[in-house]
Amino acid sequence: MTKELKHYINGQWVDSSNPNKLNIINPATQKVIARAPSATKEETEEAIKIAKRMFESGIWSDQSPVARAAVLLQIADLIQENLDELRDLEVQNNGKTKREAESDVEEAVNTFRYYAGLLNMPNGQVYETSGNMQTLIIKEPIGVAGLIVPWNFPLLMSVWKIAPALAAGNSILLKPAEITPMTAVKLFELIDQSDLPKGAATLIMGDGPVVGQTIAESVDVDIVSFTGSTGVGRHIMQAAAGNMKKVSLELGGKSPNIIFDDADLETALDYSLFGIFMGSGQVCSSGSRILVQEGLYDEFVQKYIQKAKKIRVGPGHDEHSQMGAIVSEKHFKSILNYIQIGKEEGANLALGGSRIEGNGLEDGFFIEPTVFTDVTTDMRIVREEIFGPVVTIQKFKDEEEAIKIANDTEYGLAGAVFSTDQNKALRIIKKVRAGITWVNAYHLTNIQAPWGGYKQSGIGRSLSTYGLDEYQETKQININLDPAPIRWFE
Ligand code: TAP
Repeated sequence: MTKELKHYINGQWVDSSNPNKLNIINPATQKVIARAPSATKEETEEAIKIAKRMFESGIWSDQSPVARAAVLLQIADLIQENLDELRDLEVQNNGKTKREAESDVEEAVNTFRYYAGLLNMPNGQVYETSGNMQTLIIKEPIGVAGLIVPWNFPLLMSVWKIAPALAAGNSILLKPAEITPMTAVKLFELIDQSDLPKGAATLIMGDGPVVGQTIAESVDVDIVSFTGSTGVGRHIMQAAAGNMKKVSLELGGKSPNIIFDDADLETALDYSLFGIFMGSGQVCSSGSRILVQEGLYDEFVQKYIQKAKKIRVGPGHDEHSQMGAIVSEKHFKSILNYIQIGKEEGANLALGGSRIEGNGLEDGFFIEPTVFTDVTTDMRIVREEIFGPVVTIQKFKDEEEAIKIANDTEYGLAGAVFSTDQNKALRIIKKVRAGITWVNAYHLTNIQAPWGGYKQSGIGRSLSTYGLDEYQETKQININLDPAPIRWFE
């Protein structure tokens, strides 16, 4: 039977007054796996009011860091115990492979544990200042945190926000992407089993322009933390201006992956495949623009295509699949449209470019690993985020040209350099205007490091201590140790 999903508000599973429900689809088969509610503006406003009341009651925000850490560890353990179910739900709903989904769930566990650990660290400063004054710098929760996430890492992107926001003592309100609510619902079932006070965490599903917009513009929301496209991010900033709420934005990318003649070719090839085809290219930090120095270009392209051809595309639940389905029909059509644009712009379609059919794959949204060569920087396929298994390979002459092409983008999320000359690699990577970078690697990162972009790839950072800061206010308390009149006017 198709599962009927419900909102989780004030510690209760509740239906929406809106009778219109959204069919949740498995993109590998197009089968309906659940029906999700779509909250109205009024329901969203009511849920925000409850979150605000909960925050003001102090039931969570006043708990000691040690007590909050214990709850985060409990949630981590519950996720760990339910790893298989969460993995399979993510595969079913998002289309990614089992291996990818399992790694997401493991990272979700680690993220909760990391922020529980941070809560046991000193958090604040004390300054001796002039005379008999002493200043304390303390951190406090912001209030109600509205969390809006995309569909590409439904569980992990939710956890990257929920764990630090709860750690900081906020009340949270999560809006998952409309089409991928399955792991968020399961996560809230687990949160419900934990000792988190009821009402401190709210899950509300629905349409971005209704639910997301209401969260972004509400005067009762104190921070909106958004991960998604740059276009919607811009809109969120405008909506947030009403009450000057804090805005944290993790947005899109068009990241350069620069390969020099002296690179270790096998390493560069391997990471450059991983850099774009992991997650079917639906990853914000994907290395979607490969730049190769002219001496290595022909050999690199030829070997890259040979290897990309061998990637096994198929349903995520099949252990043999190395690359899964595209998340939805709408996004699938958008990627195919970009491939058509690339052909019309005169780029050379060196590999792929089509829907995959046969062996039952015609029931799902599968696209071949696609490689364009002979591209120029003015082409739309080089400038715009395609967010699919489509990569462009471009030639450069020297260091100066590599940097110029790499930075010729409105985005600044990620970038990589491959070279056996460590001095050169460091020289170049420091010039790449991006927040997440690699030398002789791609995609590998860790929770201890801040994640976020330069330029139009966002504002603020997730993960690490920076990620906790996003959800905290900073207060100075100045204490007069020798209270006596200041006599300014005498
Ligand atoms: P978006 O279309 O921007 O949607 C993201 C979220 O915003 C969804 O929950 C969406 O709801 C909601 N939304 C849509 N319109 C809204 C509005 N007017 N007001 C408030 N919320 C609104 O992105 P997507 O297509 O889901 O995800 C892909 C994008 O996310 C890519 O650009 C990718 O680069 C970026 N991304 C960035 C990162 C980081 S860490 N930088 C990580 C992952 C993804 P609906 O689902 O109902 O439309």
